[in-house]
Amino acid sequence: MKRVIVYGDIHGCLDELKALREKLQIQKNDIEISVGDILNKGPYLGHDMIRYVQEHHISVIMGNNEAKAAKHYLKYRKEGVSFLETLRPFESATALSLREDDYLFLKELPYFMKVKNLTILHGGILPGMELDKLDAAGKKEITLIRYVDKALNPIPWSDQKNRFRFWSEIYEGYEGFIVAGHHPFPEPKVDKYAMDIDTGCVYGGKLTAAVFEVNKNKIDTKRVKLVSQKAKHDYWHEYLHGVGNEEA
Ligand SMILES: [Mn+2]
Repeated sequence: MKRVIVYGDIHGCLDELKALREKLQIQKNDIEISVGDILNKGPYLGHDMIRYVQEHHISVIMGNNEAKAAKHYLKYRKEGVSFLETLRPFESATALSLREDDYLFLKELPYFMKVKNLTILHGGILPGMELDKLDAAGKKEITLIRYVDKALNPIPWSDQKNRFRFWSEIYEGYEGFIVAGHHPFPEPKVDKYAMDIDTGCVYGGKLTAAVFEVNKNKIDTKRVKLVSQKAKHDYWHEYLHGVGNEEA
């Protein structure tokens, strides 16, 4: 039986990823895909995370943190260490850890991936968006979408009072069943045509995998298994405590 296994936001939580893969008893013919945000905020450096996914043939979708890390690396190479001083400590640690081939890896990541009737992307999509026709701004947007307001416009994390719906509640399935991450929930958020499996591992939650079985060349998304590995620490708040009073 062939499986498609999708991981939520990992954010440097390599110990939990290893434990989760052990729990899943990963087989050679499994297809493993990360929704993106494998790096930043957590205990393992960007370079280590990239090396691990490459060695274990885990595909990665572009997350907002991969896009940001690539941008930071490029600026650091052009402007030198003075640029690093403008970054938050975890961001400069990521930039410093990267090598040229890591940068090339990050820069070339796909913004979405389709496997049978499944679509994997980092954030979300909004009514009318077509994945095959996205321009650069649209590609960036699908890494960032969370909630929308009453006019169905996307709003940032910080705008809690105008939250009307989460994107997956209004998505009607025309791009397949979407598995995404980006916005952490205590439990996977499962809607009719999409799910968000970011369960905030780096914030002391858990790392979740959505496990699909390929049957007669099709995936029955209703028979998905959600398997999680509890975080060993609340890494992010330990980091914030360590660097002083920086805001999350
Ligand atoms: Mn994200």
